[in-house]
Parts: sequence; structure tokens; C-alpha cells
Amino acid sequence: MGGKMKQSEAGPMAGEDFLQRCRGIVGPGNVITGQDDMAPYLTDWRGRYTGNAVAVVRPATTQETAALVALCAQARVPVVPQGGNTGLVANSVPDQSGQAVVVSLKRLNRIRGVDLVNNTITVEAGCILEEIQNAASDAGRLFPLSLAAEGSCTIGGNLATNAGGTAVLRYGNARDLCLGVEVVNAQGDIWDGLRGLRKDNTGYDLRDLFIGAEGTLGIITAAVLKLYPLPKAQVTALVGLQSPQAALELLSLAQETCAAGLTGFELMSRFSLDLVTRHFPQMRIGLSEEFPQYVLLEISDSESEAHATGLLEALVSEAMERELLGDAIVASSIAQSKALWSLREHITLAQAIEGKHVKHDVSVPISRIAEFIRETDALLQEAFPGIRLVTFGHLGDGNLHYNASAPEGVADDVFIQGQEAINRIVHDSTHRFGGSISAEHGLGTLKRDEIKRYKSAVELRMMTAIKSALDPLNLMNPGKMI
Ligand code: FAD
Ligand code: 2HG
Ligand code: ZN
Repeated sequence: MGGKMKQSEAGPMAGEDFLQRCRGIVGPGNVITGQDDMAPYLTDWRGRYTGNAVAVVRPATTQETAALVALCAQARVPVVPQGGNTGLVANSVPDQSGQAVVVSLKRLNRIRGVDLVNNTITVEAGCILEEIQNAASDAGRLFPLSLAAEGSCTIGGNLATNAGGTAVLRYGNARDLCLGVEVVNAQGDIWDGLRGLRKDNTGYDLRDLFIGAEGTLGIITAAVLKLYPLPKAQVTALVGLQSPQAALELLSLAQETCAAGLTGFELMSRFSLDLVTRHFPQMRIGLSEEFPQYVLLEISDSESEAHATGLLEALVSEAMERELLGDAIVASSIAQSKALWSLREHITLAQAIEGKHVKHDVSVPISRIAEFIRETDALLQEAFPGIRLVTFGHLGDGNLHYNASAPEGVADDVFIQGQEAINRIVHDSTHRFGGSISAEHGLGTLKRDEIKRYKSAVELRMMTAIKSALDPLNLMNPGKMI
């Protein structure tokens, strides 16, 4: 089992003849070759990786995508699938060889249908996440996947990365929300797996192979997604606490009090919020600044606004009594709730504006998260005195964004030279705690080599065997993940 994967080679047809055939498939206007026009597709969201490509090609249908991939297979031209290019692990941009074609799926953006009895929506891969949320809501349903990049990421990218976000606690991640996929495989064949079934035990779960594969096995062209009832009410609160341990205790209490009504539970260190208000001063909300940690929590309710508010008030007063929390801001309007969520959703952008930093997207068992933070903070401060940790994330899922910025007075470029050593401390610590070094963003180029330290040889061999079987020429997003 296993075997070494082939290096992908650009074939003889990656020249003008190849481009001409691409134009024949998608139309001349959808084969982009000028460096300036290709630029937005060649650099990742963080601006840390810039690659090169033969062309960016923009198919509009599954059939065009299939014809294009078949042509690439024939010509041995590597394919880099791309959606909104918001990935955070450098998985959506080509390498610098200039041999690959970037296949942008953004023109595959039709909503194919809503089935209100099956509670599903069938969408093409290039649909923007927010547009799917809106289409679901127009149909009186909820599509719960939600993340700060929802205005620009696509469902194809969400599925290819098995995206998480802020509603996983209640609804699961992208994988849990998908009932079927349509895929163009590495040979350019179309697999119609748009079954929309909630039960289907007919062999290996191919759908789940393509989900989370970061475009390394094929291109997802469409998907059937689960819909849920729209909640009657949603209430949001931002509370201040003394420690991650207090946040954990609050989480247990909230789960006891609200059961499945608890739909969001996000931890944010004070420094994370300070960064947001430093770079977006208009977002100040008169928050008491005396707490080292904050939790943004959301309760959704199928009964009424009054019932939801009652649950939240009961939770807050019980938590106060147990001295778990100090300050609490309970949003009294949709606008205020949005303002609280906006603070949370601007942390990534604020830290990017603050400067280059080292990102981590780790998960550990929820019960061990406070201990993980305590121990890893101490190790990092010892090795890099003054390191500024931006610790936030989806506490309810045991998933932390444990991002490190340079100490005051240290230039970013100097600081990120220590990236390897910082990764070693954080990832070794994650591993000791029984965790994962990529909870929701994937491996991409950023963590492709790092993962070899933490997965067993047998697991890596099985992954390589799957890749070799489905993409024997190693043409699908080569160099990413595996
Ligand atoms: P891209 O970035 O274009 O691609 C991502 C990967 O998917 C690449 O490997 C690409 O090759 C592959 N791919 C794209 N489309 C397809 C397709 N149709 N078929 C096969 N492969 C494909 N992620 C989270 O999980 N949770 C968060 O809370 C979160 N918050 C974010 C906040 C911000 C501000 C930003 C910038 C990013 C955030 N992300 C988050 C990361 C990112 O948004 C997600 O990974 C998202 O799912 C990527 O979607 P995309 O369309 O931009 O994909
Ligand atoms: C989030 O939860 C995203 O906001 C981004 O996953 C995390 O910026 C990050 O590291
Ligand atoms: Zn996240």
C-alpha cells in the first residue's frame, strides 16, 4: 500500500495550443493569462504566498469543468481549484513553477433548487456562502454555516476545507451539513453524488473523501446541503471573565441551562479585542476593560424572544452567583447583537493589520483547553519574552486560534524568523494534549510538512494511497496537504 507519488510534469501542451483548447471550452474571455489580471488569483488572503500559473480559467458549468480537467489530465497540466481564495493555509494558490492552471469556480454560482420537505438546498460550488444563507432564509429556513469570510468564501471552498466557523457547537462543521456532492474527478469524469439522502450505506463514503480534501482529489462542482428551521429568536451576550477556566465552567453551565439552544460560544482574550478597537476604533462598545477574557455567547430559540431572553437572564444570574463572570452586555437589539459579533469577526483582520504573525488553529479536548492555554503560554513566554498572544476561537468546539504577534519593539520580519520554533512549542503542546494542529483551516502548504511529525506512519500511508489511487498523475492541487 502507499507507494511514492509522481511529481506532476507540465506536458508539451501547456503552451499556446493548450490555451487555445481552454478557450474553446470556456470562451476566450474566461481564460486569463495577463500577469496583472491573474494577480488576485495568485496570492493568498494573508499575502504570504505568491505563485504563478499558465492561466486562470473560469468555467461556468460542470460540463465545462469536466472538459477542462480532462484536457489538463491529457496535457499533464496541474490544476489548482479556487473558490473565494480566503483560505488561511495557502491551499488555494499555485506554486511558483508557473506550470499549473488555476480553475476558478466562481462562475458556477447557481442555486439549483430548494426542497422544503427534504429540507435541502442544492447549490453550485461557486455560490458565496452568504448568498446561500440568504436563499435559505428567503425560503424560511436556516443554513447555519457561518464564518467571518462568509461574504467572499464559496461553498466549494467551505466543503473542500470542511470549514468550521461559529455555529459548529450546535450544527456541526461543513461535512455535517452536506448530504451529497457532484464532483469532477482527476480524470475529468463527472460523479453525480447529489443524492440528498440522510441514510445511504452503499459502500465507501466517497462524499466524505472529497470533503476536506482541499482540492487534492477532484473538484466539487455542486452540493446538496441540509437546511434547518429558522429560529424564532436569537439573543447574544458578551461577558467578561477572569480566566479560560471560568469560561469552561460557564460553557458547562450554559449547556445545562440552554441545551441545544446554545448556538455560539466564542472565547476572546482581552488583547484580541484590544487589537480590534485599536484598528477599528468605531467598534468600541463601552466594554469594561478589567477582564482578561471575554466570551461571546448566543442562544437560539424555537419558541419566542421572551423565552430566549429568559434563558439568557437565568444563565447570567446563575453564573454571577457562582462568581464565574463579572461584566455582561446583553444585546437588546439586532443591531447591538451584530455589533458584538462584528467585534469577534474583526479579530483576524485586526491582527493582519497589526502585522505579520504566526497563526495556529488547534483543537484539544474541551475539558483540557484552560490547562493547554496556561501551559503553552508559559512555554512561549519563556522562549520569546513579551510575545503577544492573540488567543481566541470556538471554545465550545475545543478549537483555539492561538496566534502569536511580535513583542512590542520587535520587527515582524525578525519575529517570524522564529516561526519554526514557535510552531514546535505550540504544536508539540497540542500533540501532548491529544489535540490536532489543524482544527478547521486544513493543511495546505503551510502545514503540509508539519503534519508528518504528528500523524502515524500508517495514517500517512493510507492518505498517500488514497491520493495515488484517485489522482495517480498527482495533478490535483499538487504540493498541498500531502
Ligand atoms: P479557497 O480559499 O479558494 O480554497 C480553499 C481550499 O479549497 C483550497 O485547497 C482549494 O483548492 C479548495 N477548493 C476551493 N474550491 C474548491 C472546489 N469547488 N472543489 C475542490 N476544491 C476546492 N475557516 C473556518 O473553517 N472557520 C472560520 O471561522 C474561518 N474564518 C475565517 C475568517 C477570515 C477573515 C478569513 C479570511 C478566513 C476564514 N476561514 C475560516 C478560512 C476560509 O474562509 C475557509 O477555509 C473557507 O472555507 C475557504 O473558502 P474559499 O471559497 O475562499 O476557498
Ligand atoms: C476565525 O475563527 C477564523 O475567525 C480565523 O477561523 C482565525 O485568524 C485566525 O487565525
Ligand atoms: Zn475559526
